[in-house]
Amino acid sequence: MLAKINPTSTKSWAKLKEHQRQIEPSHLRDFFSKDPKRFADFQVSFDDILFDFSKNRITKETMGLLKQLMEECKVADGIEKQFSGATINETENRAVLHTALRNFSGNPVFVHGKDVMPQIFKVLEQMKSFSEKVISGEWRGHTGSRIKSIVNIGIGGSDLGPMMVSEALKPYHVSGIQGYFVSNVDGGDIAETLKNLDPDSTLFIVASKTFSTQETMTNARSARKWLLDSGAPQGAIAKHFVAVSTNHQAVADFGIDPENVFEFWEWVGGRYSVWSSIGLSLCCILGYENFESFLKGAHEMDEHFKTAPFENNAPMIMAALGIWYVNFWNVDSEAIIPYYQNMHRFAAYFQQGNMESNGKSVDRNGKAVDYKTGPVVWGEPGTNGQHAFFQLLHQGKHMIPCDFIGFSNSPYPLSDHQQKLMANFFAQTEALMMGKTKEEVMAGMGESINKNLVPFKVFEGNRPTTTILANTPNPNTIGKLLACYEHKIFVQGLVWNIFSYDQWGVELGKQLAEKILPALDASDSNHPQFDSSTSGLIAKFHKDRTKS
Ligand code: G6Q
Repeated sequence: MLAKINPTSTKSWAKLKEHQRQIEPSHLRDFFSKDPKRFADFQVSFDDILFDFSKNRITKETMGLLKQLMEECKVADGIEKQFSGATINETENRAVLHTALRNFSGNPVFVHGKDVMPQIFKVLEQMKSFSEKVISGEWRGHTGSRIKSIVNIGIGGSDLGPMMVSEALKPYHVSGIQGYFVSNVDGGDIAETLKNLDPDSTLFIVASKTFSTQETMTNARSARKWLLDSGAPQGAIAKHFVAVSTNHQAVADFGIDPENVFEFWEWVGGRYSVWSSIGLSLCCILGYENFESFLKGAHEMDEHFKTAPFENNAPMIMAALGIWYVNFWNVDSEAIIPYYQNMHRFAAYFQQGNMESNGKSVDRNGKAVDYKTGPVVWGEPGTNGQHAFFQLLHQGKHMIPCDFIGFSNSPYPLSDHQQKLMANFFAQTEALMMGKTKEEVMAGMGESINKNLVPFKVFEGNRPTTTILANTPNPNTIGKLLACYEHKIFVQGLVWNIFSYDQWGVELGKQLAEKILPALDASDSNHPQFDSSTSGLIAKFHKDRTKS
């Protein structure tokens, strides 16, 4: 069992409150001018990744107190329990072992006394062998065509991870195979995807832990119909459909050959499942070697997380800073801004990771919490964001701590694109930190000074950012970055005394739609069993459909 400590009752919490009051009037600009060593003092280097924390509103005292908070909340004990397979997802009575899926240490990991590593390696071997057959053309469609299109059908944790990573690693895609991701039950998603595909050369991966999710099963049935409508015989399903699931019976009922089921386990949470056989689409799109390199990067980050002292532990410091801003600066939101267009779904991925894990208001004792927990997480790539929401980051009333993620080298060495991209990257964090004083604005205006405009051109600055600068966006580095953010979320949940690995809010959504669906199918447009707004909207839905 995880410790159940109310963080607000710790000594460090009270000290952090007082400390925040003391440093609130200080400007980051002054921190830098007073301390030429600030960059060296507030950074962590891990392999080729540099985490620059110096542009945050922190001092050495802040970090000391945050470290004390981690100790008082028994974070180290929680980490040890997670990695060793304890049942830390207590409301679902499960262990949480996505870290075992990328455990290349050679050490066993036990769940209820059984080492899970042999079964993990067995499934990895199955994924390797299958993806190699698809890529080499040994696996063919029912008419003998090579597979050219892989369509992953899944949603939430069974979609976002592989989709985001596939995009992030575009330069690593194998030639001759195109990956597609269908998730939304909106018929447009699958219809638009299938309209240009050839059934003979298309392979569907139906990815669903439960194999009962409404969206996924509806899309999978439409895909099966599309295949059969093309004239394929029933037996062709075995050549064009494979499944990733923990629910073998439901997979067999769908008509998928049990030979073509890729297993994973209840101790893999949906939003942490990209490392499991949910990554099968990635193996086929990137090749197994690249998938393994992605897993190995994550494993290296796991080791760093487990062993590095607080001062040198990137995920731990990221977690601590998030808590610092949310609980002591009253921050509600944080942004993730990758300066790499292929990472355009990275923020969306961790929006789920973070908000589904830590969007909780009941503590581990089942009591309502009286402090803030997980923030709103969002973001878009730079430089595009600069032409959109950056205005608010620079001059709005909200303080929004941002992570800027960039790479020194681009896989696309086109003229000076990378230098221009990164010039913006460095300039933005500098500007957010420094701001622009009234005097600087006036000096910049020279002779043509229009005093009325001065207040509009002043930038307060003092806006916190963390810069994560890596060498190149390869599979290993992307694996490390993902694992780093995962651990950040976990540590924050430990401090906030909440359960990060359940998602009762998502379960509710799944049930609600099932209740309304019969009212939409029925010919009767009058449904007084719902509230007046819902029944009024349902009545309009019926009316519109009879008109069209
Ligand atoms: C993730 C969530 C959720 C889940 C989807 C898909 O942690 O629980 O996003 O992954 O609802 O569930 P299935 O894989 O069971 O279809």
